[in-house]
Amino acid sequence: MTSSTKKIVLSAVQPTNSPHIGNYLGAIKNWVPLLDQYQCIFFAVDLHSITVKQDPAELRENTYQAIANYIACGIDPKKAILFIQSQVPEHLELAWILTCNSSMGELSRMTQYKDKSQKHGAHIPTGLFIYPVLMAADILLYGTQYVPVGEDQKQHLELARDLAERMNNAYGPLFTVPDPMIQKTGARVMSLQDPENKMSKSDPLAGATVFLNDSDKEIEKKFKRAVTDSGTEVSAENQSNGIKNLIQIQASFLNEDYDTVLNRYIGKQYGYLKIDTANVAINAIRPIREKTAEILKDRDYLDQILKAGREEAKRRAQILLNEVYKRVGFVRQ
Ligand code: AQP
Repeated sequence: MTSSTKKIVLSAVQPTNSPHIGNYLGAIKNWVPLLDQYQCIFFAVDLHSITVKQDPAELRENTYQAIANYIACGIDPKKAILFIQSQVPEHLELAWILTCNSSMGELSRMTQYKDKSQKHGAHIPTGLFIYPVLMAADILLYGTQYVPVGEDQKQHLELARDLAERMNNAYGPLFTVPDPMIQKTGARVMSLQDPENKMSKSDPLAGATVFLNDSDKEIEKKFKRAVTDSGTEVSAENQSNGIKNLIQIQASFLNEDYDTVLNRYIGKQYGYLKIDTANVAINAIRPIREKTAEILKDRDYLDQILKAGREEAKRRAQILLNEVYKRVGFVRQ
């Protein structure tokens, strides 16, 4: 199959901090096996990041780090289009058209908006509300067929599908209706300190999040202190959320299924599960951390990759956006 006939796979991470093992197991790790079969488009969504306050210098550094992380995790820049979202402003142009075709009602129902807006009292940033429309634009702009994401993004993807169908009905066929690609294990990695909630980059709880740039010692410490329950031994019948999370993390790093890992620990003290899971994570993260640091030292190399990615993304985006503008009735000269 030539690159022009391959179906499009697209995904992204917000450069709000270093990516964590949830971002890796739920998203980035699953991108690698798709590189040959699909035309893959992966980028750093810096426009999404500023829906909550960011330190400008940190945002710039985290954006480079996100792209370096992709490469260190096995995304070959010769096989995928890699770029930074704000360098392709066509995303914002399509987002405006989609905003005018979405409703306050459907955006108010987004659970991520409900969760994140709670942290802002009376001053909820408007961007937080509009975020899913920009995400729909990111996806629809490239005729994307598949979007590999963690489970938390399922509802946003539904909105992208609805908007694609709505626009196609109103203006004739324009957009491919995208499908989510969600893994069985790793799709929802939970906080190590509060396993009722998903692991998150911006979680202020110490030890809750394992980042891809954590040292071996930090990783070990976080897993050793992971919240479990008042029991002492892993039971075959039922496991608390904290225990389930550790089993799932280990299974996902090792590409095993949940029961295979569970069976290794039945009747054993929780400590064994914690230490083994820490070691599995350390062995997987160490090479990613070291490779990322090496790539980050060579900004010229990263800039070259980003320039080529940006140009190709723009070329593709402009074709579709031009058609959208014509269909909605804008004068094109
Ligand atoms: N805990 C998670 N488990 C599995 N997958 C996850 N993803 C995020 N958290 C988990 C997936 O990672 C990809 C990139 O996510 P994102 O950076 O766009 O933003 P997010 O979902 O808002 O992630 P965070 O870590 O919670 O960021 P902050 O704290 O900045 O809001 C997506 O595919 C997502 O599904």
